[in-house]
Amino acid sequence: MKVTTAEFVKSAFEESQWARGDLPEVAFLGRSNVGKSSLMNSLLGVRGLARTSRTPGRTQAINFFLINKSFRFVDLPGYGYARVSKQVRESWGEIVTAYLAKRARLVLSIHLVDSRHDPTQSDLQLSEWLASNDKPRLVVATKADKLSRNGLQKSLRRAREVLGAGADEIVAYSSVTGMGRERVWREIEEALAVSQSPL
Ligand SMILES: Nc1nc2c(ncn2[C@@H]2O[C@H](COP(=O)(O)OP(=O)(O)OP(=O)(O)O)[C@@H](O)[C@H]2O)c(=O)[nH]1
Ligand SMILES: [Mg+2]
Repeated sequence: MKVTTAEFVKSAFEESQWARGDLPEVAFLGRSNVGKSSLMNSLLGVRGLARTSRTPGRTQAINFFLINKSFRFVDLPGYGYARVSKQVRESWGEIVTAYLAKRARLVLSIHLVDSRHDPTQSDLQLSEWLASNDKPRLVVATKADKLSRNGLQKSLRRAREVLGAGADEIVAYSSVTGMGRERVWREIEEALAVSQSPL
């Protein structure tokens, strides 16, 4: 995919603010600090378009980005940050499941897990929710540059076991080295193509 334009559209704090217009969307989901913003910036080749932070749990909004004037990247709030209140945790679930359930043109959910750790309970919940609601998904294991080649293989095996993902459903990614970039774009392109083909 050649990215010619990438624009921040808006941050939505409630449903009435979600981006309008009938465009396909690719959602980015995962626990807070897992590397969602970094992945988006790395895919788009733009530094700092999606804000990256060292203070996790800040972003409680849904952020919409318009790519090549033809589809959107959607940055969903991160889950599982221990220091947020119970109230914030519950609203997280509501915001995200409302978005996933209601968006008719959600063509792909990219679920990020940290390659250095076993998937968490929340990762498992999200994964099961996506599967039982028939949402096309791709699991991306982030921060792959922080592991040895062996460590990475082990971690991918483990994530597949826990999440019940097929062998080709988990992509190791590094937003530092660009590992996995081509592969993730290919999956996005395929999902967009499927959404455009007549039924
Ligand atoms: N080494 C390495 N560091 C990464 C990678 N991806 C993200 N990071 C770092 O991890 C931290 C969190 O990254 P973000 O992209 O802000 O994570 P996020 O999921 O958007 O976080 P929230 O929006 O706060 O939930 C930052 O310090 C990044 O520089 C990666 O592939 N490799
Ligand atoms: Mg972020």
